[in-house]
Parts: sequence; structure tokens; C-alpha cells
Amino acid sequence: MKTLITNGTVVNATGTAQADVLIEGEKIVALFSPGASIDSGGGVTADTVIDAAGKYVIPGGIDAHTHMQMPFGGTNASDTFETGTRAAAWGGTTTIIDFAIQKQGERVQDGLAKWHELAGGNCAIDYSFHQIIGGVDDDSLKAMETLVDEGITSYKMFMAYPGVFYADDAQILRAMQKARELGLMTMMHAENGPAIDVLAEQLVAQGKKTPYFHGIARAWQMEEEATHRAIMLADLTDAPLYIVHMSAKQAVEQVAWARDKAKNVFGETCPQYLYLSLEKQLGARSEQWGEFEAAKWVCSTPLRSEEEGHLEAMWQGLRTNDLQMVSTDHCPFCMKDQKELGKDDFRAIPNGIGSVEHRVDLLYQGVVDGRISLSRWVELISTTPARMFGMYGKKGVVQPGADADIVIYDPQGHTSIGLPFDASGGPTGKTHHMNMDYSAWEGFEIQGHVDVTISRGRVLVAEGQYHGSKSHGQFVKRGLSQYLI
Ligand code: DUC
Ligand code: ZN
Ligand code: ZN
Repeated sequence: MKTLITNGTVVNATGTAQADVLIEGEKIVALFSPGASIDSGGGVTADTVIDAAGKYVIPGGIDAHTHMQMPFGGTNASDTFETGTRAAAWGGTTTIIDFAIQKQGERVQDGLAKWHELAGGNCAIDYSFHQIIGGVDDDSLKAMETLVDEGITSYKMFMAYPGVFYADDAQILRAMQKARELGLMTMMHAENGPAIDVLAEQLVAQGKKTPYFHGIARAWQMEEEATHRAIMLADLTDAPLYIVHMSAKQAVEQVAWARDKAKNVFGETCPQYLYLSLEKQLGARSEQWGEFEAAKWVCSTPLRSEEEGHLEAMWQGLRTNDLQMVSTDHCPFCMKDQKELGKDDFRAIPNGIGSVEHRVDLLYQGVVDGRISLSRWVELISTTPARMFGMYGKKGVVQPGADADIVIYDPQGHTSIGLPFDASGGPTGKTHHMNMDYSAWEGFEIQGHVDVTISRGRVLVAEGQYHGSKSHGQFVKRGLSQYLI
């Protein structure tokens, strides 16, 4: 089966070129000068020809931070692997890296096996895992030795969530020593959890129980401090470090400082920290929910103050490469029965926002707004995640030999984000395929559109129709990070 994509502008992280792209089976096999494949005797006979005139032909998006059906906050993230990866495909993402979970007292191997069971045969797109080590002890440290052979070359610890996933400094130090030995990337949720819990308790005791105070309790100082501590522990152990979901400008300054000193420290932010704020979303109220409306945007790290310049600093970090990655931390919960758990106390609101469908579009809007270049867009949504997590060459680039994970993106198109039906059941013309009863991105308008999503040569989305299946996605065994020497 051969597919030829003609007349498009191929955009890679390295630049743009007019080229026709030939796919054979699951792989990209050739790039031709415009028209050469057909007009000048290239001799290509394709089963399918897709005309991409006026459109960008880019590598499929890679979202390196998702939590499909994660048990968290007394409930489970509302997207299963099936619903979440289907939504991802609609939005131009062709690979996710989700988090397999181990908690204190559990075996790492069991957590990993469970995640394979949940995802296997249920994904529309390719997937891989990072390993959460929620309980660092002799057993889990020993089990880390098996991860690289399993194709899992990154693991995550939490400096937050005491009693759930929390690792103290001694545990972090031991895990980083092991990671250094094995070449694993340490991913860190960097917030000072014990101090945050005290602040939260004090706020609740003062009657400050609405979701807004989630953002106050999780003060930026708690993110800056934990980020610095993680950097110093990584420095001491010579372990590469990747800070997840950064939102505080002072924490980004810590990463920039470390990088300027040539340390292997990397930073990730998320669309919510680029566009959504403490003032607007955590300060929201509605007729239906009153001040509890803001629960829609309770996530950790929290949305930060736009007035204090945090959002602007995230964009700046992406431009200057102080931040290298944009993942979603996709962890959706419905308002009904899930976010509602925290109706009387913000501490009981399950933390998380759903965005896996919209990351490619939301970042493209950054190109339209003049914040990042076209090639930087592709680098952020696909190429850097592939290199960071050991998949580049197979993923993250439009070139011969790579998997045919391709998105045809229309810069003249338009995407209205939001629930597809209004309260009376009428169509809104908006897009939202995630399994949530609201959209955290309701009302966002994108000056661009994912026209076609192709995963390993198979068209998953085209002309507004879904052609995928839950059995298509395959587990990707990853190599070590390609940013390390
Ligand atoms: N933060 C979230 O918002 N959700 C899942 C876990 C996390 O750290
Ligand atoms: Zn986290
Ligand atoms: Zn997360």
C-alpha cells in the first residue's frame, strides 16, 4: 500500500521544503522535489494520492505526558486509553507517553504490567510509558534495573502529594544515583508538597475553601524551592533531570541557571500555563457552579498569575530554549461526580486538565501570534519529545526511514474548541472528543486546522471523519534520551 502526499510544504524542526512525501506500508520511503514523483518520471504509482497544496506536512505530534484512566484524587481520570488516544488523533497527536504507576508497597513490575494491560489493544495511536516510582525502597530501586530492557528509559518522582506518591530527599537521592548508573531520565514533579499541605490546611481553617485557593496554597515559592532542590540533588548525583509541568517564572529561572552551567536539566511546560491564569480561570464563576466553576482548572502545578508575568515567562522560555518541551499533563475529570468531590473543600478536587486533543493547535496559535517560528512549533510538538525520550528517527521527523506518522495541517483552516453540543442538544460546530463533560478550552479559536492525521501509514482522520481503530496503536520501546552524551 503506497500513499503519496503531493504539493505540500514539509516542515521539520530543521526547516521547511516543498516536497512530495511517499509512504509505503508503515514508513516514509522517499521525499521528492515538487512534482518529480509523478511529472518527471519518478515512476511512482500510489494507491492513494493526497493533495496537500497550501498545507503543512509535519511529523505527528508526540505528547510526552498523559495520564489516561489514572486512579487519582479518589477517582479515575475520565479518558480511557481508547477515548484519550482517539481524541489525540483528532488533534494531530500520533504518539503519547503515559505514566505506569508504582506506589509504596507495590512492585514496579506489577504496575508496569497493569499499564500494558490497560493500554494494549486499546490505543488508536502509538504509546509508550514512563514509570512512576511512588515508593522508593530497596525493591523498587532493584526493579529500576529492568526498565531499560523494557524500553522504558524515564521514570518520575513526586516532591508533592505526601501519602500518595511523595518521595523525600533521601529517597530522591537514592533513586537518582540508580538512574545515573542506568542512564534513565529522572522526571520530577517539583513542588514542596509537605509545605503546600500546611498552607492548604491553614486556608481551609480560615474558611477559604473555594478552588481559587488551590492556586494560593500552591505558591510559586513552593515550585521554585523544589525545582532548585531537585537540580542540586541531580547535580550531586550527576543524574539528568527533567522538570515536568512548570508554571512559575522563578522555577524556570532555576532551570535556566542550571542549563547555563551546562547541567543536564530540562524543563517542560503545558498549554494551560501558556494561556490560562489564576485571575481568569481560577477566579471564574458561573450561574451553574458559582465560584466552583474554577474547579475546571484545578491542576498541579496550579495556574499562575498573569499579572505577575508567569504566562509571558513560559512563552519566553520556549523561545529561548530555557524550556524545551510542551506536553499536556492530560489528566481529565468531569465536573459531575469527579471535580464535585471537592465542592466543599478545594483539597478534595481531583487535580487535572484535559488537553491531549488541543496541544498541536494551541501551539500553532503561538506561530500565528508571532511567539514561535514554524520550525520551533514542530520542534516543540514532535521533534524534541522524540529526542528527549529516545524515539527520534522513528518518530519526530518527516524523512525516509521514519514511521509514517504525519499530520497535514491547514494554516488557512480554523478550529473552534469547545463542546460539540449546547445545553439544549444543538450542534455548536466546535471540536472536543475527550471524555469530559466540559472543555477547559471552551471558546478558544485557532487560526489553523488538523486536516489529516496519519499513524504508521494509516489515515486516522481525514475530511472530518474518523477512520481509526483501538487496535492500531503499538507500544514503542524507547532508547535513552538523545540529548545526553
Ligand atoms: N498534576 C495534575 O494536575 N494532575 C495529575 C498529576 C499532577 O501532578
Ligand atoms: Zn505531576
Ligand atoms: Zn502528570
